[in-house]
Amino acid sequence: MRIDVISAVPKILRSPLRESIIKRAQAKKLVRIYVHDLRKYAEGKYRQVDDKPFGGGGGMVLKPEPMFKCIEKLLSKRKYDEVIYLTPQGVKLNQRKANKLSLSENIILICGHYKGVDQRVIDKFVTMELSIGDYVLTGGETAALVVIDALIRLVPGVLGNSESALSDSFQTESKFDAPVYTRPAEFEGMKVPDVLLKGNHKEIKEWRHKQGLKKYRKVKK
Ligand code: 6GU
Repeated sequence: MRIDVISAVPKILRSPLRESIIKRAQAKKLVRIYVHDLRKYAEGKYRQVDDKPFGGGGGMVLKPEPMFKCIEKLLSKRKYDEVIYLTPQGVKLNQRKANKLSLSENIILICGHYKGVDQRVIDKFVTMELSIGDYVLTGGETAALVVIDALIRLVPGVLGNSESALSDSFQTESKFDAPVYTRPAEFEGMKVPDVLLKGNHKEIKEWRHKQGLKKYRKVKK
């Protein structure tokens, strides 16, 4: 999978993409993530990427020209499955959508900032408007990181067998993972449940399933 992220504030994206599992996935060439600095596509002495909204009102709007230039360049090189604009007004991301999107060959993620992006960018290129939840962020960058994380962990080979995405919460019927423990078996008077220490795999499986259901019912009440 190849992901192209377009941002006016690329620094927000760069360092999180260089850590841990996302870093490993790129090193293994399982995913390629390219961050495009919108400013590089802007003209003039100040390489201005945003401007005041027509009709007044507060905030700034990302100008169409740099976005068009950047997106058109990408589209001229390869076919994209989706051109996604991250916005709190989009359809909400869930595990089902993440599963589907993780099968994509190439996607573009457009990060808005300030008041958002000029509508003509959306009208011309965007195939999906995506939100990560019902709250407002300062920009699409942190949302893009959430989307990238949710997608790449589903790409075969990114997670090891033991961490496999197929067994995690939301993919399984029990919806939520059971609580997990590691050593020590007793810590500050708090004990790890006996069933996990005894090594009966059938019992452990049943216990985990039940605990997952219990947690799901509690949270979703
Ligand atoms: Cl995708 N962008 C912004 N700016 N805020 C959000 C969001 C996205 N999803 C939820 N809130």
